[in-house]
Amino acid sequence: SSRIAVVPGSFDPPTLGHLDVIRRAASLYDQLHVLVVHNPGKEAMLPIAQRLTLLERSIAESDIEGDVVIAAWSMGLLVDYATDVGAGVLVKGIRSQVDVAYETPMAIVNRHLAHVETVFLLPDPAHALVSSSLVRQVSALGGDVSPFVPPAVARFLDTGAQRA
Ligand code: COD
Repeated sequence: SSRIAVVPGSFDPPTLGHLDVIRRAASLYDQLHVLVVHNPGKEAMLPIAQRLTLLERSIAESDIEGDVVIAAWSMGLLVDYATDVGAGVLVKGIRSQVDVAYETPMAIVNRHLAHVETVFLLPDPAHALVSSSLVRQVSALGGDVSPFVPPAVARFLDTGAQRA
């Protein structure tokens, strides 16, 4: 049977850290669902539709190969999406012990809810300190985000389109 995994996140906006995790996951699974999840605990910068467009462009312009589906999810449990598409695995990126502490209870709950396992991947250390919240701050203050995000995201943020 084919191995299908979901890479969930806020992707507000997508960063080079996200792309690093997606690239590694794409090499491990037959099909990947990159899922933009509405996180009610975070104040958003970009609408979901914009994040989907930026993810699509960023992945299309990258060296990431394979069967990568990009989708959004705002209704109900993340594991319901995974079950719907036949995925038995969630892939999360780990930047630090903070991520481990945040992700561990969710991974245990998701295993109980739907027998979905969580796989943790370590990024290239060059990208390990990049976060969407850092990019949002730099962008809001008018700084150059291009070292931290895919070119498609840098082009979008540099035009100031997101503040229009
Ligand atoms: N290096 C490596 N990994 C990275 C980096 C980086 N530089 N930056 C981000 N990542 C990883 C994150 O650790 C995460 O795994 C993923 O990329 C996405 O990151 P974000 O910041 O875009 O997304 P988050 O952290 O806001 O995650 C949102 C989720 C909705 C995925 C999360 O909150 C979640 O899993 N919620 C579960 C919803 C649910 O079903 N709840 C009920 C059961 S618990």
